[in-house]
Amino acid sequence: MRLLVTGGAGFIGSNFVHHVLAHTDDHVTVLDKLTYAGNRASLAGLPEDRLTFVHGDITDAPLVDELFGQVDAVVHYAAESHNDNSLHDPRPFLDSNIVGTYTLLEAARRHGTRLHHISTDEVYGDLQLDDPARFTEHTPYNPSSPYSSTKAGSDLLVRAWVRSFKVAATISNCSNNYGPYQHVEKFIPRQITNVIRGIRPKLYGAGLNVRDWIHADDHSSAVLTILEKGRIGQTYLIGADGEKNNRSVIELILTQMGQDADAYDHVTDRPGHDLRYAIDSTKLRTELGWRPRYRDFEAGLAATIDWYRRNEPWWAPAKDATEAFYARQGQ
Ligand code: NAD
Ligand code: TDX
Repeated sequence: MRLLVTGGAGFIGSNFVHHVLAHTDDHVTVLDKLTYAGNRASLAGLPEDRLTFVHGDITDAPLVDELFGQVDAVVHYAAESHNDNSLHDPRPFLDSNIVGTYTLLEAARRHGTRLHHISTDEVYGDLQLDDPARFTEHTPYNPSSPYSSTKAGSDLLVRAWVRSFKVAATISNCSNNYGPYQHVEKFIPRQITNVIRGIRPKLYGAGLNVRDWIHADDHSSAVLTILEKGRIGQTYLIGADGEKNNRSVIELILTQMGQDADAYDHVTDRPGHDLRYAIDSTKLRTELGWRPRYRDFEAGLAATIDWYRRNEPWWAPAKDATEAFYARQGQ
């Protein structure tokens, strides 16, 4: 199969490209704008005869049209992905997440191309800490931030193009990912690289907010499963039963890195900060037989810390500018 992967130089997209090249015979073309979040080095060392890199924008309709004519299926990761950036400057989120997804849908319609759209559990808003409920495919949309509202909008466009134009699309909504190649702006890599640099980790507010962690490689295996076996028009939630509050994660990072568990600072909370996300992935597991492989969060986190220790040249160029941005927000 010839696959087009949008956003394949970003965190989860690059993990997917590594996964596909290791587990299938597929050829992958990556389309990526190389924003501040994209990094060609995340694709270094992969077999050149099975990987083509195209530097471009998913809102560029002629380029997208040309690439759709060359592939059998498209997996769409490209997006502006960081909540804090969306609170500071929402505009790029509308362009890439809404107009970008629209541009891909129109190309899928013209070419009859199979499309898998990558989305997030944040489209469902948040849950209370003491609520036994978890998100399912039937939870109503209720996004909180400019980021999550543009992702919700992109999901709804996909559903409309399936229904009105018979586009052969599926959607997945996944919980928080961790693993190698994640930008240092995000929670776990920020704290790991802070400790490496001798900066105290930064916890927003009291840190009771819960995220449902999944290793990026488990996200990749789930997406490949949906691409191969998913029913057209369906949405699948992806999660690995990894609920943890932020305070416990920061304490785990500190102790795994040989520091005192309380050697962190409380900083200004995120406006509109979602309290808790939790995924029920029963549909994906029972219908398509998917299972996560990384079931031990502490072991996965230790391996991730080790990756950031060994790959400072990959993250160092982005670190100072990221911390300068946070310092301006009091975070
Ligand atoms: P990321 O910010 O690390 O990577 C995004 C990639 O998309 C970058 O390489 C960037 O250059 C590229 N890109 C952005 N705008 C583009 C455009 N207009 N044209 C072409 N390329 C463009 O993001 P990520 O964390 O890897 O997230 C990838 C996808 O997964 C997003 O759709 C996100 O909503 C979704 N998702 C992320 C998580 C998470 O925990 N990070 C969880 C669930 C879903
Ligand atoms: O320095 C920090 N301190 C802190 O306490 C940062 C950067 C974050 N946090 C908190 C905010 C969140 O409760 O940690 C939690 C995780 O923050 P992020 O890494 O920014 O992730 P989140 O906002 O939960 O969104 C992520 O998961 C869903 C991805 O960035 C999204 O792309 C995805 O859709």
